[in-house]
Amino acid sequence: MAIMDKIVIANRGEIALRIHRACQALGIKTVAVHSTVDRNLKHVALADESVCIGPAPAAESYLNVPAIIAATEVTDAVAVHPGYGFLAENADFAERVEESGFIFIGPKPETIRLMGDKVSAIAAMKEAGVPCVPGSGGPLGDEPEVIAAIARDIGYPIIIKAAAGGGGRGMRVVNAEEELDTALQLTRQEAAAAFGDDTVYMEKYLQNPRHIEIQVMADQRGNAIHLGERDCSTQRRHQKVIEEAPAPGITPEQRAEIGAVCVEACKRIGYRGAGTFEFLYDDGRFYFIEMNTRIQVEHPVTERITGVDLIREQILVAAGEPLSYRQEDVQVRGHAIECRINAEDPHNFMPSPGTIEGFHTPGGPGIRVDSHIYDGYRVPPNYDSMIAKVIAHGHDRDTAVARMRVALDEMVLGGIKSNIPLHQWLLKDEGFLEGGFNIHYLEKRLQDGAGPER
Ligand code: MV4
Repeated sequence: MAIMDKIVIANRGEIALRIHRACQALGIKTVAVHSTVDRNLKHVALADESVCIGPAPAAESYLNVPAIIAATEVTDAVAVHPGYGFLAENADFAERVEESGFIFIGPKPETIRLMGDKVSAIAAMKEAGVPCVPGSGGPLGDEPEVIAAIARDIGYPIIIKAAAGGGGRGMRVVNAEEELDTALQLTRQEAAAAFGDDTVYMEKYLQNPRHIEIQVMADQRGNAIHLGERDCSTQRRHQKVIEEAPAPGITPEQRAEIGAVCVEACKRIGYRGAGTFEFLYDDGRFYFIEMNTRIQVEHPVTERITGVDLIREQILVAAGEPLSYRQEDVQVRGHAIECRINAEDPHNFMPSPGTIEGFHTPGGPGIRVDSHIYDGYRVPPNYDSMIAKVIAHGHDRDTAVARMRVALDEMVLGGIKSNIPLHQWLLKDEGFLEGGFNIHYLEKRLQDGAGPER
C-alpha cells in the first residue's frame, strides 16, 4: 500500500514533472492540473489523470484556488503539492486545502504566514537564536526623529524593506541621513501599492555579501535535519542563474554550526516539510534575511551532494511518516552546480518563447537534466522562461565545472534562443572559477561589457 493514494500537482513545467516522478516512485497516483495552453506538457501526458483549470493567464489557472480545490475533490485526491512559485507560499491557499480535508504538502498555514511577514519571521528567528542582520528589530513607526536615530545607531548605509516583500521586491538602500525621509516615504508607498501593507523595517546594508542558503527538512514527529548550504550568489535582477553546493570556502565546521542553528529553529517553531533559511554571508558571518517555506528551484544541487530525494521526503513527512535520515546519515559528497536554462536572448535577456526544434539532452557521469521540454514542444509566452536545469556533479568544484562545460557543449536546443551561451561564458570566467563572487558579481561583469560573444 502506498503512503498516499493520489496527489494533485498544482504547478507546471519541470517541477510538475519532478513531482510526478517522485509520486510514481512511491506508487502514488497523480493528477495534473493545467491551463489551456499547457495541455501538451509532458507531465500532463504522464499523469494518471488531468484536469484543465482555466485559461493561460496564471491568475485564472495556476492561481485559481477554487478551481484547484474542485479538481482535488472531483478526482478524489488526498493531497496537493504546490511546487514553487504560484500558490506555494500562499498561507490562505494552504488553509483552504486543509479546510477542504486534504493534505497540503508543505508547512502549516500559520508557519507560511509567519515567514511571509518578514518582520515576524526575523523576530521568530532572532528569538530562536538565528543570527540576523543588525536592524530595527521590528516595524518602523511614524516618527522621523526616532527612525533617524535607529539608522544612526545601525550606521549607514542602511536598507529599508517592506515587511510583505521578499525576493528583492520592495526595498531601498539609503546611503546618508538626508536621503532617509524620501526613501522611507517611497518604500512605504510602493509597499502599500504592491502588497496592500505599508509596514517597513530597517537593516544595515551589507555591500558585497554572498547569498548562501541552508536547506532543512522536518517531519511531524519533532525531527529536523539540515542538508547543508547552497551558494546562490550568481544572479541577475534577483533571478538566480547558477547555484552550487557546497558554497566555496565554507568549512565543514561552519556548515555544522549554522546547520545546527537552523535545525534548532525548525524544532522551536514546529516547522514541517522542506524549507530554506536565506542568509547573507559577509566577512565570515551568516546573517539571516528570509525563510522560504517551499521546495526551491535549486533543490537538485543539494540532492546531488547528499543523495537525499527531497521531493520524496516532502511527501513522506506530509503523510505523517518520519524523516528517512538522521543528521548523522547526511554526508556532503563532492560538488554540484546547476545552470538554469531559460528561453531568452543570452545578450539582452528578452524572453524567447516558441517551438523547440531539435532537443538533445547531455549525459555522462554526474550529469542530471530536469526538464519538461521535448522536440516540437511550444514554449508558451505566459509563464517563467526557465525550460531546463542542468546539474553537474563531481568530486570537487573544478570537476563539476568541467563536466558542466562538456554537458552544455553537447546540449542541442533549437528553434528558440536560450541563455546557454551565457552559461558557457560564465563557466570560463576567471572570477567565477575562483569562486570569489558575490551577489553583484554577474551584474558588474555584464555592465563592464563582458558576456557571451555576439
Ligand atoms: C539585503 C542586501 C544587503 N543588505 N539586505 C535582495 C533580495 C531579498 N531576499 C533581500 N535582498 C537583499 N537584502 C541587507 N541588509 C542585499 C540584498 C540583495 C540580494 C540578496 C540576495 C541575492 C541577490 C541580491 C541582489 C541585490 C540585493
